[in-house]
Amino acid sequence: MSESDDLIEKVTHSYTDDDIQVLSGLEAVRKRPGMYIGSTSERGLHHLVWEIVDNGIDEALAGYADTITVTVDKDNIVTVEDNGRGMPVGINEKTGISTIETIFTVLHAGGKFGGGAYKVSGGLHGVGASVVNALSKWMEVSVYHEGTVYTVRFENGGHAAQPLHVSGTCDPHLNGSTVRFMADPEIFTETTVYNHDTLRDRLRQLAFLNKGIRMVFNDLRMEDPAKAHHTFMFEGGLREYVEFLNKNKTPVHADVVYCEGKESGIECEVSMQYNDGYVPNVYTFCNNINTIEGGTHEEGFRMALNRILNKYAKDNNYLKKDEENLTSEDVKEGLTAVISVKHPNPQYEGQTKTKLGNSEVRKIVSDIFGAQLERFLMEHPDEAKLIMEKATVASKARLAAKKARELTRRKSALEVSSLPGKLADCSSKDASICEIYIVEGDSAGGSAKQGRDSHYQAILPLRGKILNVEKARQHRAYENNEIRSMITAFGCGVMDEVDTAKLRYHKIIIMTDADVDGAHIRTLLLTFFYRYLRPVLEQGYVYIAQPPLYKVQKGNTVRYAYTDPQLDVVKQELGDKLSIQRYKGLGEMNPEQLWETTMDPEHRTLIKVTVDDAIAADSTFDMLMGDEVEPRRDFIVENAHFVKNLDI
Ligand code: 1YM
Repeated sequence: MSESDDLIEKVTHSYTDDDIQVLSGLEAVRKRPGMYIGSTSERGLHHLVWEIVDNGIDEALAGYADTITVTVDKDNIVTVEDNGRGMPVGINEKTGISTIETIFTVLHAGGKFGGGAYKVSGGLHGVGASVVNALSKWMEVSVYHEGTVYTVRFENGGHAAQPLHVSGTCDPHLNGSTVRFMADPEIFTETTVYNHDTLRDRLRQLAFLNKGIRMVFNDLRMEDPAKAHHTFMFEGGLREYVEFLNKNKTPVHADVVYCEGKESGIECEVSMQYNDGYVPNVYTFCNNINTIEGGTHEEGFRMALNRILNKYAKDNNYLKKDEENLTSEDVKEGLTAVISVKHPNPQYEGQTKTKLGNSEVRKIVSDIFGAQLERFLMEHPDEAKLIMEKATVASKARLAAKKARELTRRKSALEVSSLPGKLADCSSKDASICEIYIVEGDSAGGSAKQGRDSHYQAILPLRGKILNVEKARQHRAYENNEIRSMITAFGCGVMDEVDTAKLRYHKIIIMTDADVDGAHIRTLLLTFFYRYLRPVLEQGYVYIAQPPLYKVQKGNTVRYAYTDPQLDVVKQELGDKLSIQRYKGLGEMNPEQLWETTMDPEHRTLIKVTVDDAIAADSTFDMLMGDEVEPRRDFIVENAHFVKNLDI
């Protein structure tokens, strides 16, 4: 124990030396929680759970635990347990303060303690258990160790209410740690209610990313037992993850490519499979964090994929000697891939610090994946043939796409004169105040044009249903008039070339009828944004307008209701002898009404579209727009409002 005593000494030393600093540490967290957990929104709330779960995963990755259980009680109290060694139950003789109390009251103490085994999970957000304690109304930490249960209780933002004490006995074979806490409603003023799907999806993802570890989720708020209990455990790791991601798609080859390896202390796992679609879905992780901006692991993967597929194509006559190489775009078409590395010292870059920067990772991933992909192709000539056909067809289509795309680009280069004819632009050129309404149908477009404030509001009417980009190759999308109009009107480029600094309107507002057709058009538009203009969506420029469902009139008083419950309220307020009109479409409103109810910033309601979890959203899109009917029907039954599931 001498080494760990020494570590305890170091941490507790600063504790007694500078008691005030310690207290102000937790107080600082409470004062500015956003600095530690990003925000105090629903997302920040879930962060508390992930912080504790990460500690359990570290224990499992160190080889001491195989199961992590998360339980949410009816009153949103969360319990996280693992069956590892149990946190150390020692007490420092000099200070009389337990190691556990230190972990949970000293900022970053957990990290300092970590000892030999490096903390692999968390990484980016690894702010430590003390932050969770600081933001909890109360917290109880228990350790099950050789037949004895030890407990510490904290209250009111991290103050130890009961120091470490023996609180009971347990089966001497069942060791482990349990952390139970209630998020402080004074901090999480928006909500302290956990989202079932968010917890379930991330726990499943963690199970995919850490093969062999069992993640159990009990949501005691759910009445349906099928929803209350989930167990995720995947011996196949990323292989099963890719199968899961492709489950609503049609794979091109049956066998999933899978490889893993370790070099210079860096673990690397890659899995991939092509489907018959056109869009690539490549997800990368470092230390279980989704590196949405990519980075060196993704670069290494792409380098190897290019190199090996071109080599195989030339060696096996899929490409003639003088034919142009497959490009990275060609080999990405319809590719679902997951790349996961575990790095003891990750460096993150990029706007949202979700881009892996360690340069040595590029070669390591490229070497490990390249060698094993090459072997896969040798050993699976049938799969290899299908992959080759997929990539060479993509290559031919690319040339067609390039032509169509250049046409769009040339047009947008001509600036104002090339703006689409249907667009009624606004007079201001200050993008920060400009808005563009994408309106379904010419008649609603006409009302919107007359009703708008033309200084800052532009109107782009769309005719009929727009193309489902999920089911079309890129060049078809660029040939589509409605899509071309949008791209030229927005002015920010498309796909890899999107530059939101060039966006001509900082609010892109989708305005469709409040009926099934309107919802479908909205889905198609969001799919287009998601696949072709993702940064625009991610940076919060896309909104959905909320037209009213009813007009309620009594004498000269006119009121609008946007939902059925609102209608009931309005009815009660205005009493009897009302005339109620149900709007079937935007076209039924005259320009003044449209302005008043849906376009006037003083009175309108806009819903901001955010894609919080790209993977969840992606599978939602696949399901809604893809070929499989069954999952779509289930989804629609479960989620009456598509927008809700999109985290809007
Ligand atoms: C439900 C959350 O925190 N489990 C957990 C944490 C620790 C250990 C085991 C542990 C680690 C080590 C040695 C070590 C932690 N210990 C520390 C510290 N589950 C959960 N399970 N013995 C036990 O890393 O050497 C921090 S976390 F600092 F005390 F070592």
